[in-house]
Amino acid sequence: MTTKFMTLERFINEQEQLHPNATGEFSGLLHDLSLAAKLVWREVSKAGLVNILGATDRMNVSGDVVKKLDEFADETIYKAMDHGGHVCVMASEENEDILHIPDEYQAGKYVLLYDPLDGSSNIDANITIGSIFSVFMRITSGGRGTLQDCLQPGYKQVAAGYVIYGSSTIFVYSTGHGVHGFTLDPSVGEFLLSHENIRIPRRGKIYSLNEGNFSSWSEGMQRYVNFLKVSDKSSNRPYSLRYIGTMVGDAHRTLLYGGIFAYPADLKNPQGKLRLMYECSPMAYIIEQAGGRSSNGTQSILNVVPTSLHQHTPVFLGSEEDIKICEEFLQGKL
Ligand code: AFP
Repeated sequence: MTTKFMTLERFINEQEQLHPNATGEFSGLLHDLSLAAKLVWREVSKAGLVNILGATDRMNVSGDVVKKLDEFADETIYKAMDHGGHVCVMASEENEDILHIPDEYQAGKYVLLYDPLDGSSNIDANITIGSIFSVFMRITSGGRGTLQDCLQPGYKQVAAGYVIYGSSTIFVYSTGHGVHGFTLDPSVGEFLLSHENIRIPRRGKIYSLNEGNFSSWSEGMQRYVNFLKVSDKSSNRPYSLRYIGTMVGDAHRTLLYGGIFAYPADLKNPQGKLRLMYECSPMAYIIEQAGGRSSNGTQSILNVVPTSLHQHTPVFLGSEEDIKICEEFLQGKL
């Protein structure tokens, strides 16, 4: 039984007090992100109603043009973040180039990268989708931020997190002091602390990947997945397969239950399919903060030095022991 209600806002403020030199800028950024999450949630929860409410030809009842949800989420997050004075530059999975802060607003010392709506091809089937964010401290001094500020390796993140719009809406984030989850109570419009200091199990029994790609994986990857299916009581095999096709949902389940989420390289996507900066790096930060492990097959995702905004990477996230075994198969040691 909960002894006190801890809202996300209050939690952020209390965390700030642990840092006597904090200016409040970082807390302000997190507050803006939580507002962005609620605005996106409000629209996501109406997905599918547009047609019932009389929309015709992408126009809603008030005559406004109805935007695709991923475009809506992209603009909403940008607009919630552009004028707080906390961010100097942003980049989004939906946009080719970096996003500048409008001239009339002050530029801050943080850099925000985000995937506004991950899993958007699942929207029409009412399946879990989410938003992912990654925050860095700027490395250029003065002026408005540049591409250089955005292209930083994951270990330099000062915060990362995601919002899942599922059976409930959950905001999960870390600033390097544990991973915490807050569930939205829509009746009061507040995120309430529901998952304090999440720790991923050291080993799980679920694997999560698109096994339809089996024939175009490396031999090591194929052997690893076959290994997971062999019966062995002492290591809880065979593992169960769970795959939604929304990375943020599959990774969230992996965070809570353990096991492995992977999108390996294949013949069609030799560099992997998922994006380093918007999907893999922030989720790797969360998983590692919770005591898990991330890998691109040879090193932690957090050590990969990015060379372009939209680059892809093979990704393996999950329980420490599961990822280690997977790496050994990939490297031909098993
Ligand atoms: P969409 O946003 O286009 O639905 O893509 C989702 C995604 O980037 C990621 O969230 C999933 O893990 C992955 O793609 C699913 O890819 P496959 O359909 O190839 O399994």
